[in-house]
Amino acid sequence: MSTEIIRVPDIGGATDVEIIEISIAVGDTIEVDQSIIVLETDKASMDVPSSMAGKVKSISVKEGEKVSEGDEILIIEVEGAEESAPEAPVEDPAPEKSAEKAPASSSSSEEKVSVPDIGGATDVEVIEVCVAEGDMVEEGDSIIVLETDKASMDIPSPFTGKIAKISIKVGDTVSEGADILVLTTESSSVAPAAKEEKAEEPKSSAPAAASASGGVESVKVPDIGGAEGVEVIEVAVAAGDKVQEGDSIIVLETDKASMEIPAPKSGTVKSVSIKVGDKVSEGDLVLELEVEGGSEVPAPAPAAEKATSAPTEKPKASAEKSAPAVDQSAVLSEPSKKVHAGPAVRMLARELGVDLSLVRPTGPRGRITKEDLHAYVKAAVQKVASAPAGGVATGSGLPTVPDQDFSKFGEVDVVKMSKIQRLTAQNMVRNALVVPQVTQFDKADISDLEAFRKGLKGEMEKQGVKLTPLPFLIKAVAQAMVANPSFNVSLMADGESYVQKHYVHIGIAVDSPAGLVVPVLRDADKKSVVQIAKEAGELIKKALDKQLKPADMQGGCFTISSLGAIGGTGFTPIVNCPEVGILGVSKADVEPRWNGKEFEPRTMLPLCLSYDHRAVNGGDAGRFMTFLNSLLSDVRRLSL
Ligand code: CAO
Repeated sequence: MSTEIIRVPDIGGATDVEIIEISIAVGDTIEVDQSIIVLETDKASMDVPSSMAGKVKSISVKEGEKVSEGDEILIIEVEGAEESAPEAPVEDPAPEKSAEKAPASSSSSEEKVSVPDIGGATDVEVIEVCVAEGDMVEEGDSIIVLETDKASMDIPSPFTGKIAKISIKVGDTVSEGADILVLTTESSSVAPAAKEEKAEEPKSSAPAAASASGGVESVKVPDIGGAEGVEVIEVAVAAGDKVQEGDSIIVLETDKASMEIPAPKSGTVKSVSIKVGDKVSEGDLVLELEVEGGSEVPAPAPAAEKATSAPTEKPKASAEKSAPAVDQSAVLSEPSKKVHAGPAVRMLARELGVDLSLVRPTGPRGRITKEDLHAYVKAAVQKVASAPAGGVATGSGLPTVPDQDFSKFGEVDVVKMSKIQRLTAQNMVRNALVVPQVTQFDKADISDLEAFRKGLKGEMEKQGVKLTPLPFLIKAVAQAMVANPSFNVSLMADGESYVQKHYVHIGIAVDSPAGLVVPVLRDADKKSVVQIAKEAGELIKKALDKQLKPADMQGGCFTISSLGAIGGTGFTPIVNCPEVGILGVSKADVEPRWNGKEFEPRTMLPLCLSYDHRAVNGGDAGRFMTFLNSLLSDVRRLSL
């Protein structure tokens, strides 16, 4: 038994780097390679692994402190003096394994993996090499992490196989086409069949193939409003499941909405071709369905073969898919001492407020992937939705709601939130926590506007247009946005710039049966009040009929949330990030107003303007509100 000091290793020349996490405690028994601290510069975060195994005697640093190469991190008690290896932390302990290279399979082949299209970025730094020579990787596993000053990118393996050689190291800078590694892919017996078949499936299972395979039909992603590369957040079925026409088979999610894709017919799922996290567009193959009433038994031909001849692919795929839908195993019951995750995952975890030590890792070498994080958040959400006495998470997966058994106090029901409600909850938490917002209040004298509107209302109704105060508000807000462009911006992720928009698209918060949705009315500054009333009416109808497409809800610059028809004198709406402003509208009422000589009854409309104080100053907001008020108080100005 001897004591050794573990110091900060070579961290690419960076100095005074902040410790954002200490992953171990005094008394812990740690292993070689276990993450002991996490460092973060303004560009990247780095796990510092332990170079030896043993028991932590003392820790010499604290979270928030700054360190450089050679600084003491901790003192460790090492069993067996000869085991104390010198500090060589970043590289993986794989050299001996290189002897096992060339797996001697009769038909294995070597594939070169190079940096894919990374959006034109050049000389991008490798901040993490997630694999070591000799490791087995699955297609899609992260192999390296690159980081520019804007973002970090996990580069996935394009094949399944064994790493024969790694050509780059942490700190290298790379561009598209640079060699990353050489992979020995197994192409013997079962695997190639499965692989080829998977690649062929989408083509061979077009409608014509359906009749040829005795009632097996390909179910593809339907029209999703032109949205492309939409993420699959849930796969609700697995091979072998029976589904009824209309049953949800997958759930897609854009940043604005989630969509359940229903089964077009009743039948038995033969195989599922996508998994959670995949990105899909219209026409992509979702699954093969043995349609009810079709010739099920007599066709051991293609469809039946698929189920049996590809065991390495299919059962695994279905296990992967069914797991996140109900599985709580994504959540560890005890915090893990060893947290291994790339910077992109750490950043996402911080954004979501997730404690990574509670996330079950499934990546190579115990690495937490983005999918693990999503599975964790999903499990947390499901837990609260399904367990009357066990809920500990809010809709966002944040562990902030106390676990209570309300049935002790009286009769209760547990009601599952709709997808939109859950999404809204997540967005609200993010917007409320991330956006420093202020709300300003005012009242607009809309007596003249109301007289004008009521005079026109009947005429408009005959044309099928409902003229409420809302279209006037949309028009006025659009004009106020043009006059006050500081409200028509979005902050950029780099924290150093913002996007100034030269179009004015206004979101309308609609209290729909599925939850709160925000369709977007385009170019409101260029349209007349009547045209706005017509289009807003159509969008609201679509929202109420659950017919909105993702494209209908994208591109908003500012949101109006009107509770005017419901009541209230004011509220504090939450900014719909990345927009920087939202107008809450309450119920107009007749109030006595002093005109200099006497009190006069005037119709006053309460306005509540919330804004992102990072983008908009109080003065800008005051000017915006005053301008808006002047437009609403003098309806003639709206037509200018
Ligand atoms: N003051 C007084 N009356 C108002 C009013 C106001 N501010 N706004 C609307 N009204 C009146 C309308 O004029 C209409 O009466 P008439 O038919 O006699 O003219 C009546 O209320 C019903 O209006 P409406 O609800 O049909 O239409 P709308 O254009 O006012 O609102 C919509 C449409 C979609 C904005 C609303 O239905 C809605 O869903 N609001 C909820 C928004 C929400 O939930 N926001 C989230 C709050 S937290 O951020």
